[in-house]
Amino acid sequence: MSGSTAVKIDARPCRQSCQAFSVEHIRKDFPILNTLVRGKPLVYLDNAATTQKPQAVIDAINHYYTAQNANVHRGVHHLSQVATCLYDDARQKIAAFLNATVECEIIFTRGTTESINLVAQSYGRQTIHEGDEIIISGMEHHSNIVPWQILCQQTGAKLRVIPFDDDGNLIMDEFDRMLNPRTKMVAVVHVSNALGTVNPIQEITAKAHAVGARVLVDGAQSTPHTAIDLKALDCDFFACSGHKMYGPTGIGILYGRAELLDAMPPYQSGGDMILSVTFDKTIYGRLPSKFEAGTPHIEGAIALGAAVDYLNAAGMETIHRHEQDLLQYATDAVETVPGLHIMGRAREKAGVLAFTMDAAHPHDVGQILDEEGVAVRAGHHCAQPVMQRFGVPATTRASFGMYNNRNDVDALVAALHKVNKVFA
Ligand code: C6P
Repeated sequence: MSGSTAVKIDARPCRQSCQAFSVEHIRKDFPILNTLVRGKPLVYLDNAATTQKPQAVIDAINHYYTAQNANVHRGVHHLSQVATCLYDDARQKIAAFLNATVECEIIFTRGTTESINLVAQSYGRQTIHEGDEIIISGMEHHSNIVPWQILCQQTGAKLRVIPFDDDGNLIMDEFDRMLNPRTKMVAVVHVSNALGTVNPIQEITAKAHAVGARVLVDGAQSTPHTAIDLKALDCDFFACSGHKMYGPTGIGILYGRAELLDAMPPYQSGGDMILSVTFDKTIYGRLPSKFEAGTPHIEGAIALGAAVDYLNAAGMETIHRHEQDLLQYATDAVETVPGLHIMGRAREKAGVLAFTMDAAHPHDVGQILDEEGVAVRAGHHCAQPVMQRFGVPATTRASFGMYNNRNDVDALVAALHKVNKVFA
């Protein structure tokens, strides 16, 4: 996998392992992993917050500004055409990666947060009215709570919340009881950033559609870890962030069914999203331009395309297997640490290991771990209702990426033993 240029692959995602997966080869592609933190090798276990970038993505950004920079969809000159081709090509790669039906269903946004706000304010304001109901789950990130609360305030709709059990599984019987003809939107997280739970999206979608509701999936934490097949998930909207997929910050995706996006009003307005403008009337552009007002994050989209190439070359099934193996190893290993309590033991989990320790507050745990070069996140993870559900102010969270290995887990566990020693 080493190399300085993006690996070219077929447009369709590689759902099988394309080549033998070697985590040690993968690690060589991520220059930041050579960093020393206070003289100790960096052990990066904060991948749910953001992932590190492979050289191929860094090179794509560098090469864009060195040789390809121009505005897109506006110029007749050579560079503008080059940049436009690359930008449009990135959309095509992402559509294939997510198995969308057509490319124009892929809208570039700033990230998951903006994608969800776009749906709430454009689709939601147009179709959701007083007395309607919106269902979310109790394990949502604030990005999939607050936009719907605002929409409820604006429209008089009611927000309902699917609870989850002590292990972090959604209580599907409660969901069944909540669904009714007034349900207009079900917005759920695919993989919880605070618990690691993988939610049964296909089942949720089928049940929501049966009462005529639309489904939005927050895929921020699933897209980097498992093959996404939008056709199989059958959701109406899907949101994800480039920076969690080994791509740059400030770029993300909203997928929407073409017929829904077509009927929705623009979220923002300005250049590039119109067919014609007079002082009397504006005719909006077609998809996807209608939702991409202004100069977009061109280099971000191109580099996200390079990240998708990179993921495809490693193989999403292979990445998934590797991370599942690591999660199991890590779960068994941290359980040897006295006074440590794992939060989130759902039947199906992704590479998130959140816990509390009797000996110290999560922030102190994070601090000691940092002194050992181990980067984790401590806090409420922008999922305060999850903390409230368990009656804790915060947790410490280790989250895994494709480049993590068992040495990283061993370093984490050694540092956790040190926490107990320091606070004994
Ligand atoms: N979670 C974490 O440390 P943005 O910021 O738009 O790229 O992603 C928001 C978001 C939405 N949904 C889920 C499930 C998420 O995990 C996140 C981001 C990071 O857990 C930063 S708070």
